[in-house]
Amino acid sequence: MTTTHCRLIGAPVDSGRRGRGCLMGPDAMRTARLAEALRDLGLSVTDMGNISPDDVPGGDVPAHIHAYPETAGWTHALSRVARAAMADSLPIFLGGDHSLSLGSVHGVAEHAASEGRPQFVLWLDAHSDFHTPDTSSSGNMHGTPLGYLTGRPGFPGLPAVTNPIAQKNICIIGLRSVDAAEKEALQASEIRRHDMRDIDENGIAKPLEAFLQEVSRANGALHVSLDVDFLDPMVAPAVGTTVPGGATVREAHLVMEMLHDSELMTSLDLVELNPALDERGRTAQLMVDLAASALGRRVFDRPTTRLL
Ligand code: 4U7
Ligand code: MN
Ligand code: MN
Ligand code: MN
Repeated sequence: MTTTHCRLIGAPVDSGRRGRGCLMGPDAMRTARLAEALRDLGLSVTDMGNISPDDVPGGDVPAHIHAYPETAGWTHALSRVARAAMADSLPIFLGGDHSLSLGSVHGVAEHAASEGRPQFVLWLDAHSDFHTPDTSSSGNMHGTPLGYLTGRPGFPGLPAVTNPIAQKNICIIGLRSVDAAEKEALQASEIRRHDMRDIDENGIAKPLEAFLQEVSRANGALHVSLDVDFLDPMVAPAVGTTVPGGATVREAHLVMEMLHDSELMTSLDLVELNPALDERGRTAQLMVDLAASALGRRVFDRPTTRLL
């Protein structure tokens, strides 16, 4: 197998929510030695530094939406950079709040379409992020990426979604905070969703394995979007949106280890880290360790054919 080339793409997006701090996320993960951890696994790593948003007018959105033109600018820039990075690497997007994924996933989906491959998305999150600007009561765009990426209407000034992600190609794991409007739309959709009760009762491996089998069967590209709040706030305190009852450290590592074994992951977001709320860098370190697991860090090697 050829050496995986990872590109680290810093995107200090802080416009997707009210309250600052996520802009420090990329540097906190660099400080926790993300590049070094991946190089120790034998990967080649290029840190592209931090990118900047384009200057775009945004669009005519409901007045309660926070900083829409800035988020629109990030989406244009990220989509372009993501698409280009897919040509020769596995891009890792360092956020930044979760509105980053409006752009990262838009760009990788365009790349997949250009190769004639279906794009799949694994969304690890306490929230479903399935709002549109019209249904969002908070006005925070970090709650909207899955709405946008599946082609829901109401995102003026963002890049046109010419390659929407098919609902059945999306799997959300970790859910425990879903707004009424999202719940209704989700229940009417084919998005696969596993809430924390489901994980408690059945474990996290089975639903993930079933999803990975679908990706494999379809020869799909797989984007993984890891929101810090997927994890329980007791182990990952550096988040603005704390929802108790999240994934344990081991559940999260198991997801990452299975992703590596599957050899299916083609791009990754590490988002929503707010270093201002961290305790001695422990959440940044956990995100780095999870990324390392996803790219092959192991205690002992196992046969990679175990799952698929
Ligand atoms: B995150 C929320 F109202 N649904 O829309 C909203 F509960 O990227 C939260 O998953 C969104 O952290 C959380 O503001 C977005 C809220
Ligand atoms: Mn490719
Ligand atoms: Mn999120
Ligand atoms: Mn979340």
